[in-house]
Amino acid sequence: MKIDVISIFPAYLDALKLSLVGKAQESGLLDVNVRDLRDWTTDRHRTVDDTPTGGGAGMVMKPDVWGNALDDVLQRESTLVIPTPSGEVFTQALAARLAQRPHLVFACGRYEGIDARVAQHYRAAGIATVEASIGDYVLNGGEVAALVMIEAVARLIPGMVGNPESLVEESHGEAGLLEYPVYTKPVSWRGIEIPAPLLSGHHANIARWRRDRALEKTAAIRPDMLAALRDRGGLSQTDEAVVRAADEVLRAGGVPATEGEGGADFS
Ligand code: JD8
Repeated sequence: MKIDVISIFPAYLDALKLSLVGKAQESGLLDVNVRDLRDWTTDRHRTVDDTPTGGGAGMVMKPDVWGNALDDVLQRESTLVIPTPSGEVFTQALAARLAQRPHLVFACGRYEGIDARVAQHYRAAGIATVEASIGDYVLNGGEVAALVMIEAVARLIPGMVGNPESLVEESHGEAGLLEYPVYTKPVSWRGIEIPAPLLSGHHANIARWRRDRALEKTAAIRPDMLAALRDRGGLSQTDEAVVRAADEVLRAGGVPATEGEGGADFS
């Protein structure tokens, strides 16, 4: 897969040189190019913004500069991804769709955003164009969002993660549940023991324990995901019994077993 990122703060994307995405570039699985938008300005002040038409606070990014840049970088089979707080919510499903594409181009805006005609123009030109938001909070620009999207997409590229199996059980993965709690040595830490089933070596019991904890956590934190899993027939009778018990505890104001009693929650 080829990824181009255009930004007026290209150094923001240096993190892509690290870890999994960094190694994928070394192994040739991924070809990432970060470009400075100002390289496509035409005036000696390298201007990328101007006042908002119709008035209002802040500045807007100029369409002509973005046009110069995207005309150079986009190819017919490219997908243009524009991070914006007013976009469709970025999800694992969207990440999986983008991971199928040969070339992604991320246009990172700043100021009040990019002139709306840029997305309109490339859509009309037949370029697959996605305006996406990473969540309901406001950032100062698209760079951090591009980092989030690129990491989520890159790790779905075949050959990226060591054991593709691990992708299945992840939160928001195919299992459709939040992840079960994980532990490692020491067995006892500051008076807290690793739950006994995990020490039993009994794989079926361990799998059942983990699914129960995932069901409880999802019931407590993301009941919407449980409803979605139920609607696609993903909950067994045993699962439903675990969920009913968890809902009992929650209704009684309790917390799921593994959370441990009391303590300061940040609410
Ligand atoms: C791109 C400019 C800043 C946004 C005035 C603050 C995504 N989930 C998200 N939150 N914020 C963004 C995002 C913010 C951006 C740009 C993405 C380009 N800004 C603007 C509108 C209000 N300033 C985002 N993905």
